[in-house]
Amino acid sequence: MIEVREKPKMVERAYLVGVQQPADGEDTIRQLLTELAELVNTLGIAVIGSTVARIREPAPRLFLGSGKAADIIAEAKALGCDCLAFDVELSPAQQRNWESESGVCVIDRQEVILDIFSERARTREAVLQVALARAEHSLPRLKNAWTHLSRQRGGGGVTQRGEGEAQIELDSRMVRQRIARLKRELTDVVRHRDTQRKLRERVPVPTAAIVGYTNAGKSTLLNALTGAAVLVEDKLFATLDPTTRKCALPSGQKILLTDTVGFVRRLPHQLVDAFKATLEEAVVADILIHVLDASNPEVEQHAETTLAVLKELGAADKRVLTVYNKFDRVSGDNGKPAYGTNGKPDTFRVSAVTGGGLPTLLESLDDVLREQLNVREFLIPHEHYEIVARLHAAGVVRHERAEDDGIHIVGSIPPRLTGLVERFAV
Ligand SMILES: Nc1nc2c(ncn2[C@@H]2O[C@H](COP(=O)(O)OP(=O)(O)OP(=O)(O)O)[C@@H](O)[C@H]2O)c(=O)[nH]1
Ligand SMILES: [Mg+2]
Repeated sequence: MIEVREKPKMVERAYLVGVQQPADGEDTIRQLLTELAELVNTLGIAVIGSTVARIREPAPRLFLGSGKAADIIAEAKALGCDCLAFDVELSPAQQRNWESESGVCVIDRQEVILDIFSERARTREAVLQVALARAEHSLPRLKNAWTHLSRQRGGGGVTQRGEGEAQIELDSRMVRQRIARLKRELTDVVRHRDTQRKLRERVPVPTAAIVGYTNAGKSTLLNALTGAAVLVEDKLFATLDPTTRKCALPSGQKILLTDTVGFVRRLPHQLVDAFKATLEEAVVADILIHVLDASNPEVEQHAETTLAVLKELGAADKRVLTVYNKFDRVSGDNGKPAYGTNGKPDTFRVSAVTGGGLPTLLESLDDVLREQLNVREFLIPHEHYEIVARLHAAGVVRHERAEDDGIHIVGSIPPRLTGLVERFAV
């Protein structure tokens, strides 16, 4: 089976092309281009040059006008670039046209992100998800691969084109079969994970999902709060697979924290689809911890991106604690970082690296859980031990201490049990 549209291994020097249309802000386009440069670097490709092309509307053949296209190709070639990376989504035909005009590899942001995910996928689930996204992305681009081939063969004659067409038919069928197979395998893996989650849910420990833009510090926060050892890197998309760890809050209440895959602007929709299963963790969690990199000037745009994806996943109505992280890099009025709450409800300033602000965050998590779970205290006289036993059987006891006048219990009491214990509330 041919793997189409893989990053050609020999590509080393990229020239980036951003496109500004009348509705786009210049700053945003520049910052998106900087982000594309980081994404391209993550793939091990050096960024040699870049430009922002201003256009009134996309042209069908090359997206840009042909004059501007010729300038870009000339400059990229003068700089010795072997790859053009676009920050707009090119249609398969436009991509093909650019490749045949420039003679170098042409990729767009979506493919760069797909490649990063491919390189980073480790578990079976992530590997399957990325393979599926890639297969779906490649389907309309198969023609592209075959134009390459016929060019490499030095051909281009009528017979060869005919062979190519037949081959494309065959390949599309294979890719479609592959997509179907990947979907089946993925369903199996997801079913297995659902089972595990259900097992976990039987133990009544509440859950919080750590979500946010890539590189915001989600894994660092998980590690800081739980002593986990999740890989932390100053790279985009260090985490693809969710990791869950238990964390003890100041009250003694336990909570399960799950680290999730990061988001980025203009994320390929195939990837969002493919990662929906993984992101289910965010959908089923009791609370979301939305981590932001406070030291990034684009932090509000990052927040919007994350909230938009959460909405798409159906997790928009959850209780969200917004955590401005990396506050050690942001100085307050007196030149020192102002950790703690942010003045707004459910909003915090922390540093996952120095630990600043984390105690406040943990206390608030405690409060929110108490509210959500209806956590209350009771003193149940020893002669009513059958009530204690029933609470245990229902799995709602979070804390228990034997005292002289009875059993002191802290628990989250579902409505069906309130009648039983109400008179012993303290
Ligand atoms: N100065 C500072 N750096 C931090 C802080 N938290 C995280 N970092 C750094 O930010 C980078 C990214 O951290 P990660 O924890 O890998 O970020 P992430 O959100 O998990 O990123 P992805 O998994 O790639 O989506 C690393 O270099 C961290 O050391 C912080 O509070 N202060
Ligand atoms: Mg991470």
